[in-house]
Amino acid sequence: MASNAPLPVSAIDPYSPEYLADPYSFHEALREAGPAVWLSTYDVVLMARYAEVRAALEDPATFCSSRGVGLSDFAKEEPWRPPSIILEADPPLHTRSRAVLSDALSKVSIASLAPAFEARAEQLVGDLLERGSIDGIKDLAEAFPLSVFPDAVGVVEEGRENLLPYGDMAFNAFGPRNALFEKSFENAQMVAEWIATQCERQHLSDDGIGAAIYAHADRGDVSPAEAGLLVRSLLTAGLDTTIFSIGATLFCLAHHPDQWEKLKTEPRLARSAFTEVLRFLSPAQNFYRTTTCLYRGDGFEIPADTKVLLCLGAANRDPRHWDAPDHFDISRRATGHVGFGYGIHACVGQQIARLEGEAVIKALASRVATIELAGEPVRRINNTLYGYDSIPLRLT
Ligand code: OVM
Repeated sequence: MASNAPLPVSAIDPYSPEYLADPYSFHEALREAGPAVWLSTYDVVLMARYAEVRAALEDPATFCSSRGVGLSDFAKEEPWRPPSIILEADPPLHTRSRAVLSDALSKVSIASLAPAFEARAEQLVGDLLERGSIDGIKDLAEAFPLSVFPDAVGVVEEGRENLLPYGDMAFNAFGPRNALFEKSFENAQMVAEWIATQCERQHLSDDGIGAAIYAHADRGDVSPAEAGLLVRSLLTAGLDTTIFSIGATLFCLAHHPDQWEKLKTEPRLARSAFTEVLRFLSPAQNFYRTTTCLYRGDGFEIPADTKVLLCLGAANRDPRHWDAPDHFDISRRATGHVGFGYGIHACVGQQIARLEGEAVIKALASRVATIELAGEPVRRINNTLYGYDSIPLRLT
C-alpha cells in the first residue's frame, strides 16, 4: 500500500452498546482492517495492532497527550475539569509532574505498604472463605482496594463513597457524551467538589502518599495547586483500575481451573498471573493521542491534528505479536503488554497496582482450595474500562 493511500474506513462504533458489551468480538475486525483505520462515526483514527499501538506510545512528540487522551480534542472543546498535569500533559510539564509522582510512589514507600496490604488481603480472604458464597466484585475486588488505597494516600474517611462515582465519571469522560456519560455525571458537581476538597493539604494525613506529594511543593518542585492536582490524579486513576483488574483476576481464575491449579502448586506465579490478567482482560481498554504533525507509519499516513484511539485491549491480543493470544496462560511471558500503557506515560502507579493484585492472588492461592462460579457474572459498562459489576463465587 502506498504510504499516502487513504486509510481504510470502518463503521464499527467502539461506544455502541454491542461493542461495549463485548469489545473482544470486534477487535479482530479492527486489527484486520489495517494498521490504522478511520472510524467514520467519530472521524478519528483507531489502531488495534500491537506494533502500531506501541510505536505511538513510544513517540509522544508526534502522538501528544496535552490535547486530551479521550475522544474530545482539548484544542477544540473545553475539558470537563482542569486537565491532569500528568496524564493530559506533554514534556516538559509532564516530566516535572511525573518526577514528583514517581518519587511519592517510590520503591521505598511501596515496600513500606507491602506488609499492611498483604495482611489485609489475608484477613479479607480468610473472612470470605468462612462465608463461602460471595460476590467477587463487591466483597473482594472493591473491598480490598477501598480498604488499603485511600488510607495509603491519606484521604479522610467521611465521604469516601464519592471515590468510585468520580472514577466512573473520569473514565466515561474519555468517550463520547453518550447516555453512559450523562448517567455517571448526574451528581457530578457534588462528587467533583468533594474530590477537589480532599486533595487540599489540610485534609490529607501527614504520613501518606498525598503528604509526600505536598513535600515536593515545599521544595519548590511544583506549586501547592499542582500538588493538589497530582493528588487528584491518584484519586482518579488509583481505584477503579485496581478494582477492575482484581475483578478480572477473579473472572479469569474462576473460568480457568487448570490455571488455578497451576497457581496453587506454584504460588510464585502470582506476579506473572497478574501480568497475564492485564494482557488478557485489559481494564483500561482505550486511550487516545493527538497527532502534532503528519505521521508516516509503516505503509500508511495519519494527518496532523488527528485524534488517534489506541486500542490497548486489542493490541494485547494481536496474533502478530502474541502466541495463542486468546489463551489465558499465567506462565507465559506477558510482560510488554500495553495494559499499563508504555513509554513516558506508562502507569506511574503500577507498582502499587501490582502490590494490590499480587497480595490478593497470593492470599487466594495460600488459603483457598477451589474458586468456582456460583452464578452469571454481570458486566459493568463504561466508555473506557472493561470489567464486571458482579461475579458470584463459591470459595472452599
Ligand atoms: C489523572 C489520570 C491518570 C491516569 C488515568 C486516569 C482517569 C487519570 O492524572 O487524572 O484515568
